[in-house]
Amino acid sequence: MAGTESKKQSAEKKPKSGAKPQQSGGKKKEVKKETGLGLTNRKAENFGEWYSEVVVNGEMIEYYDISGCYILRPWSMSIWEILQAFFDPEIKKMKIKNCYFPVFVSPGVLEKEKDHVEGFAPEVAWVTKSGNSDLEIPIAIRPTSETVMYPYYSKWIRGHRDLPLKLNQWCNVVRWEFSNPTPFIRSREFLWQEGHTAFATKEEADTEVLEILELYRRIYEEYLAVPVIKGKKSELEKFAGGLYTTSVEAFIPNTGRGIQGATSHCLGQNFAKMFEINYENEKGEKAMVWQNSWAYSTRTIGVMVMVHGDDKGLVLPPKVASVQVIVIPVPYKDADTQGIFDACSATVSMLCEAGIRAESDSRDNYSPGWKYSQWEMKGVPLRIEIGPKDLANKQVRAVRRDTGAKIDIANAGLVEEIKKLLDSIQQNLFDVATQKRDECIQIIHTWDEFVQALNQKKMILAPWCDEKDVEVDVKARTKGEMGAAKTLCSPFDQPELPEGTTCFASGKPAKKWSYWGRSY
Ligand code: 87F
Repeated sequence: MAGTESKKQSAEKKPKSGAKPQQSGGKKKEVKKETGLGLTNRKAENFGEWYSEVVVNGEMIEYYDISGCYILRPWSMSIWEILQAFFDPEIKKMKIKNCYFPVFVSPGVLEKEKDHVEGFAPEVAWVTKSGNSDLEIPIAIRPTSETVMYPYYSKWIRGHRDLPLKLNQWCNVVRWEFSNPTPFIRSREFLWQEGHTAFATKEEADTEVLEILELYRRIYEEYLAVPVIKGKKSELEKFAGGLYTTSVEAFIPNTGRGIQGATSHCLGQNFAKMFEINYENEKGEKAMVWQNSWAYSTRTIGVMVMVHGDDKGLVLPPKVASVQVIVIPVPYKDADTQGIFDACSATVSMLCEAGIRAESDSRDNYSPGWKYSQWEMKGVPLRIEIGPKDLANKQVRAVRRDTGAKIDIANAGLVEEIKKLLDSIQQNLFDVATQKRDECIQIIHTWDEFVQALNQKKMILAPWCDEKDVEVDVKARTKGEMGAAKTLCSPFDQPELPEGTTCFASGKPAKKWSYWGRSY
């Protein structure tokens, strides 16, 4: 085991630490060509290295001395908090309550759930010692909380009046993965929310699955400006412990890989059977609950970085940026420096009062040009520059991070213009991402077309017979260095399937359209 571990560690891409800021030596002259701040890897040429570099230099992540574990710095934690500030009130409207269960799992309950845990067992981390002495019974660290929570659901649910029981917790989980750790995307510890609900009827459970999935769609599309596809997982790809799994699926054009954005499962009555979650219904009969579970994690942030980032660094959608507008004084040599600094402060105050997250960068040890690069690296959506000319003309210069467009805005009406610009940036990021994603979608009908599209890094929409063995077979036939192809989901939004359409892989009658591709 130790051997595997060290091998994996050395395979991890650790970028060289971010370039140190270049001091301008107190010179007030704007320096045009700045060096030392940029990325050394390009997104289109060396995606994996680019990603590692951008999350570190953009100050989202610091690498940690345990492989697969990362420090979430304030710049990324603030995004997580903004997503939380959206999701948490939404689920409270649905009468879901927050709770907190322990991080430790006793081996007994894990054993109880053996069937579904079996495949995951190698990823479960265990505490075996305290100090120098071995624990009498080792204790697992939660990889997910079904086994932690459901014994108590069994205790708390007695009669029909105890239903529905709808709980959520915001927590960390640990999965000791061995394949290619990637910040946010695949880490050994990550943050998520996990919702676990129990109902008297399947109908109520079915409804909630979709309500939660819609919130996940909104996180991606309205906040992170990342287009996703809602759909149902195949039998092979669903959560084995459940009845069916729905998901939102994103796509990373640069790698040609799909990525599961979040999942909302209907567990049916499988766990109710295992954990004896029974109650007495209105007729006085013994009945079993119907359960759901659902989660989104800090992976959301990684998907956003991969989709929007560019060769200058991060590109943050305004709705999740903790700094939406950075105001930078541009004090030329003989200019009214104090006047410029005052104008910057006044602009920040005005914007903040209007609810815009604005800050000024008045550090006197960096040149304006260096600051531009640094805030571009950090992905701030809008930069405002104020120089002598702007001061004289009672205006500011705004520069968009997404397009680089420069716009002079009169001080009168500044707030309204900035609000419009931020909305426009949010929309443009979504539109550009959707267009790029859509360019990668390929509809195919035959195996040859499938293989060709896969080699072109496409997300493939194909008519499928929906048989498990056929998916197993497709996986086997596409196995290689790049990883096998699998189903991403069967979209709820189904194109027409004409009579007589056959499955691209088996030639049997097609039952549905499904998205296929390589994935994370
Ligand atoms: C790793 C180790 C042990 C995933 C694991 O998706 C168990 C598991 O059960 C495991 N990795 N899973 C599936 C998690 C299913 C489900 N849990 C609640 C969710 C949403 C939140």
